[in-house]
Amino acid sequence: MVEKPEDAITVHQPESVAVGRVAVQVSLKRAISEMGVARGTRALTAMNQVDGFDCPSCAWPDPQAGHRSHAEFCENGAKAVSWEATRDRIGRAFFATHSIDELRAQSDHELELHGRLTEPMYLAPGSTHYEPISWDDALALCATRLKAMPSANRAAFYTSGRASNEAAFVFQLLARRLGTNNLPDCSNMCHESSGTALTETIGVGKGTVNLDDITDHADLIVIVGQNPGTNHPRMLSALEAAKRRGARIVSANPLPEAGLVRFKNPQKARGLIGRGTALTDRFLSVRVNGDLAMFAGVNKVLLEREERAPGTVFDHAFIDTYCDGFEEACQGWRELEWSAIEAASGLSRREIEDFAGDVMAANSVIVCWAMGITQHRNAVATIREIVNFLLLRGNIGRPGAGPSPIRGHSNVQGDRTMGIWEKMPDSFLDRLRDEFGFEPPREHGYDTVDTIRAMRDGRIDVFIALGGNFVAATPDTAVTETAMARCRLTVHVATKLNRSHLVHGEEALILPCLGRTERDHQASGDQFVTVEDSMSMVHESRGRLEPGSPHLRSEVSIVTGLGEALFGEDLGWRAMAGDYRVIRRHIENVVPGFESFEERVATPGGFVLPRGPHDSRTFDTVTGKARFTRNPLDAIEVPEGHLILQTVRSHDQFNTTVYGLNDRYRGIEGGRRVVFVNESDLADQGFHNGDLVDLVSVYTDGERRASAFRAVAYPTPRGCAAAYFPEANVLVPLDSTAIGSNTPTSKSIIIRLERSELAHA
Ligand SMILES: Nc1nc2c(c(=O)[nH]1)N[C@H]1C(S)=C(S)[C@@H](COP(=O)(O)OP(=O)(O)OC[C@H]3O[C@@H](n4cnc5c(=O)[nH]c(N)nc54)[C@H](O)[C@@H]3O)O[C@H]1N2
Ligand SMILES: Nc1nc2c(c(=O)[nH]1)N[C@H]1C(S)=C(S)[C@@H](COP(=O)(O)OP(=O)(O)OC[C@H]3O[C@@H](n4cnc5c(=O)[nH]c(N)nc54)[C@H](O)[C@@H]3O)O[C@H]1N2
Ligand code: SF4
Ligand SMILES: [Mo]
Repeated sequence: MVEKPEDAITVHQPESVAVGRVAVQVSLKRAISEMGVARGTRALTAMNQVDGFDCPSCAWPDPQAGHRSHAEFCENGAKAVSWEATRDRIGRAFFATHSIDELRAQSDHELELHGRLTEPMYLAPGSTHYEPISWDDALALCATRLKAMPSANRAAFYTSGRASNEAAFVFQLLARRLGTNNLPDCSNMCHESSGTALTETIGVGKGTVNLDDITDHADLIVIVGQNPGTNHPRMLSALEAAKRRGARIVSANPLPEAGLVRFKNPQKARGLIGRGTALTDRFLSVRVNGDLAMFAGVNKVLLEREERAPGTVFDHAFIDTYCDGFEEACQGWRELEWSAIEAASGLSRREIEDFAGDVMAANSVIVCWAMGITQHRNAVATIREIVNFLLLRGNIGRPGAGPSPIRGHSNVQGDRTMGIWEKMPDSFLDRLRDEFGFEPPREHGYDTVDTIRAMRDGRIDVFIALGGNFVAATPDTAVTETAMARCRLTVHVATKLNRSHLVHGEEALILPCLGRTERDHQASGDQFVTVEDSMSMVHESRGRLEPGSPHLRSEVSIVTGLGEALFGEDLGWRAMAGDYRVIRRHIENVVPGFESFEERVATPGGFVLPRGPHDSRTFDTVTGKARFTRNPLDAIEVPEGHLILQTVRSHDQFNTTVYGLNDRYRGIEGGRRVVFVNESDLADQGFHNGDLVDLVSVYTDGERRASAFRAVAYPTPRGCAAAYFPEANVLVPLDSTAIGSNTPTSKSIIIRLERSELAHA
């Protein structure tokens, strides 16, 4: 990748209000320039409508059918659709003129700007250019390489969270039919810590609240480690609704994100002209990685107040009936020292006590979180502590209360429900066996980090990705790129060209697929697919636009086509491809909660999956109770002169897809190689605002460097820093992962700043 300073970067004051008129202008401008007026209008009016397609961007839920507006999308949803439905195309002529080396020199932004992929492409061993290949030959080649492996465990099947339920189901079926559970996915880098902690403590690895719990019921909404203004923009409308009926919002974040502060609703006249709604009532400028200490501190305060006035703070009826581990957890809070809490959280005892005051005044509390919580070494412990916090006052399984991890990709939660996981439970595998009549492998497979290790060590022959951008999204870029190149064959099912197609195995295939927005025509007629949002609603998604090229195939058709090339007609692959209802019937028989799938998904808006804690306060844990846990602080030791770096998304990207070089809310224009640092830290280390610096990460196995970042003085707590991913991924050590979930610690990398060589050049 190109590493160069971007002299075009300008830095403005960060904004204190999100959305409003500019957002509307940006989305319309982008839509028309990419898609044209007719295609753009057709796309945007079908988005998030009951008979249209699901927004391909984030997993935020839609309002109930009948309560949707005609423009049920946000600026970033519009960008995602414009990106997919662009009129730009690349085919054989493009690949004939551009060598792999030439394309590798381009930035992620430039690569995807070329447009939609249009036909299957093949890279022969030793070749410098991709060449066209027929679908039959491509699938046959893939099958030949898979069959040549000495063991099925020498293949890995990666899924990115945009894949539909139907595509994900057939993908895991293919891997397991072949005989491996090597099903790494983007969730391993995302909410894996949430799934791990919630499964252990409440018996279900998902959130337990619905959209109306936020809009209509919660008294207090706590938002930690999440930047909704950029990453889940319509969440701001839900928060605005909550505020208007009197709910309080507490946010904890090392960055004062615009969307947390104030919101102008673009769908309401008052949002276009007024000052907008103030969202956060209490903002806690927590230190990066300080949330475990913060929640433990609040729990300690609640315990102290309960002990002072027994029966006034805790919900003893709930705790006695539904929970275990309570006494042990209390002992942990009693032993905690305030000095340790303050040091780790960066918050004063007073701030934490005030937060506890908000909690005591609220009958019902929801906690929302995202990557600011899950991507730390202590992430699982932090989420267990969030569960403790909720359990103490019975804030689960009643209106307006509960844990709410806000998911990333639009169907990442659904993919997991469909069996995309390297360690699905035996109960799932038993049903898969009964449905299809083969014995699935039981040995756990590789997750994302273990897949990279296996590639690095020469233990993977074939890597197949259903979407995503593996080498750019994963940690330790240099290590991952070398690892990927050791594969015999790398295969990418994709809509646009990205870095992972250029950091290839000995041979490589790019298999271009339909996107969410496009009509999917199969033997039995036009198909729809289904997705599950962050709040467990399952609903239809039906593409409306003409496909970007006549040669594109649907993800389902590509995966089942490979199934047929490998195994003939044994599991009815062709029937599944021809009519997705056949797949949904299999899902109904294999996945719990999908009874009468076809009928229920036909109801406008879809149906909600059962979640024991929400529905009936049942907790499917090892003890059958909700579990209090004891979570020692485990704060990161930062050596003198070093900072903890977190990596974030700008307002102009979707993960590794870089739409543009601006980050409007944070005041950055024209470039992405910036590092946000507290002004006093810059001064202490002899730097000035605007200096060109290298970021050097230090870990037990050595140092890693990312060159030429512009230092930006920013209101983040002392000792903290932030930069954008994927540029900063070179700094994340492969072996630095969350305890219990193996998620890369992309939000806590220890770095120091050095003056950049390029500064003198
Ligand atoms: N437009 C757009 N939408 C997206 C995405 C996108 O890239 N672009 N990505 C999608 C995906 S896959 C995901 S997972 C989600 C991600 O959604 P987010 O989690 O909101 O994404 P990040 O940019 O990683 O932001 C993390 C936030 O946590 C804060 N943070 C960092 N460290 C800490 C900490 O230690 N404690 C606390 N309290 N806060 C911390 C950061 O300052 C930042 O505000 O968004 C989804 N939606
Ligand atoms: N440092 C750091 N690293 C991170 C994170 C972080 O916060 N910091 N966040 C992590 C998180 S939360 C996640 S989820 C991962 C994301 O990891 P991935 O899911 O692997 O990456 P994406 O950037 O979402 O994938 C983008 C690519 O998907 C393809 N694509 C888009 N739409 C479709 C489609 O409809 N079908 C198919 N088949 N392909 C499509 C396009 O070719 C596009 O280039 O990154 C992780 N990496
Ligand atoms: S909030 Fe998320 S799902 Fe909704 S329109 Fe915006 S990007 Fe799409
Ligand atoms: Mo994610």
